[in-house]
Amino acid sequence: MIGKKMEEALNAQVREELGSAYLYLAMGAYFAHEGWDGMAHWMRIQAQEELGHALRIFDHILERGGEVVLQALPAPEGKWASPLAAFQAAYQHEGHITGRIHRLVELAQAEKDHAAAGMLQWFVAEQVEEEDQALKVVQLLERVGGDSRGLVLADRELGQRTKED
Ligand code: OFO
Repeated sequence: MIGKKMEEALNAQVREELGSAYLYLAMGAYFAHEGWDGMAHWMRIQAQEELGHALRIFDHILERGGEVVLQALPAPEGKWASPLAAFQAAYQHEGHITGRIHRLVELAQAEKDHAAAGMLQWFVAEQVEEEDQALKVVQLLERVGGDSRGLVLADRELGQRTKED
């Protein structure tokens, strides 16, 4: 049986993960509108991953006899100054999520909730990957700079992303 404190904190994280999906969908829509189909595809896959993250926590709460309470999501931003600015915002967002996951681990330890702590270890490793993926795109786009041919090639490369990436 999950404790009340942990249940509330994990419900808040379900909202955060759904908020990440919402943000990346907004970025995908922005890229598609601007004609960057490869980047739009990258973001759509990312949004699907985030939904998977939300469901992992959702299922954990239910499996432990807890109650899932879905919460309202704020509207994400819809426009960015450039592809680089959007990916920089994604990278920053992942840093924010990493901080939240680490605080959840600390709460699980304080509550002696070994089941939640075990489940959250998956997220600790996942966040290393999430930050790395976003940072690699930021670095790629920084190298490309204002070179439109380079941007077209980068868009093509990001369009190759598969679900397993
Ligand atoms: Fe759920 O990892 Fe990104 O936000």
